[in-house]
Amino acid sequence: MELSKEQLLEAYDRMSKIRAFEDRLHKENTTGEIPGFIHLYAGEEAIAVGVCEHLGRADYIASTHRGHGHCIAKGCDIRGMMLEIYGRKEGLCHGKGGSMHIADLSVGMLGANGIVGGGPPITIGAALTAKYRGEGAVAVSFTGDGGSNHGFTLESLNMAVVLNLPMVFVFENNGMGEATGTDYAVGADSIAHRAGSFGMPAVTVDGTDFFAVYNAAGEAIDRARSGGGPSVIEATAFRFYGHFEGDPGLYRTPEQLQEVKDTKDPLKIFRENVAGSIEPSELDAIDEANTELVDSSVTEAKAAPVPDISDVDSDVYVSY
Ligand SMILES: Cc1ncc(C[n+]2csc(CCOP(=O)(O)OP(=O)(O)O)c2C)c(N)n1
Repeated sequence: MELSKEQLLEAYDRMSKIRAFEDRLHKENTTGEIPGFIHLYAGEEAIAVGVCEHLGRADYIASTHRGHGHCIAKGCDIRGMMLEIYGRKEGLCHGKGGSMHIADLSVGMLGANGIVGGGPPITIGAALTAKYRGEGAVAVSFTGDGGSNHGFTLESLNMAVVLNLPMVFVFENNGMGEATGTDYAVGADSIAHRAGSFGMPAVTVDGTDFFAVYNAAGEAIDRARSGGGPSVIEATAFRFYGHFEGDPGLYRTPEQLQEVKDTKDPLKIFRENVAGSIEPSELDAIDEANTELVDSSVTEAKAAPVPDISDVDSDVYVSY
């Protein structure tokens, strides 16, 4: 699929925003000012962006505990996310969700999720809504390799086929669920083959290569939009930080991690792929602007008020 220069710059900008956000949180988390657990998405940027570049606001996604990248790729406001992660009143969820529960229904982001494998069943509901409304919207779930083993993920795969839903299941295979290797925990030769055996097209792509993800996602999302039913994409990548911030990461050596950063960095790979059509200085300027954006959002979040005591029982139940 051909992309214009404008589209390429937008894709790089989204990936660069995710990287700047996650690198900064890695530093900020050590200050002790951020409540709750944080799981960083650095290293997996090309998956969220390669998929979400095909989606509009009317489309839905559901995310994981490692959700910042999905939020940014779907268009959540960086400042609102940072305030949320710091537990501030003006955060996207009024400071009551934090990192693992960021949601913004106005951009079709149905939520990060502390329940591993929680995204697919939620997305089935959204896809059913989309099908009945008949407006051409699609729903995409992001799930890890660990989450691919959950019973409700497998039920969702079956239901999507049975109901012929406009849905794409994206499995982010970063080789590990916490400290357990995918090759140990997944009892099949491939997540894509197993998921596809429920009766839908399934492919495995290099999730460090934006273009590989973008092309596979384009095909799957077009199929879903035009009534052709669900698909599976397994995207392989590597996470650059620990499972959670504070994880000593003893399951891989510093040398192994460095090699991954040198050879499997989605931003570097993107830069190599566009060399000749985009000047490195244009991409450097995007990185700089995003570092500044994240800087100012951290400054603002630190100074912002936390929710009032009287807010404790609001946003708990939906009023119908
Ligand atoms: C239902 C459920 N089981 C277990 C956990 C604890 N847990 C949190 S993250 C995680 C690993 C998830 O691995 P994976 O799905 O591969 O995602 P990754 O962390 O690699 O992005 C586990 C077991 C949980 N949050 N929810």
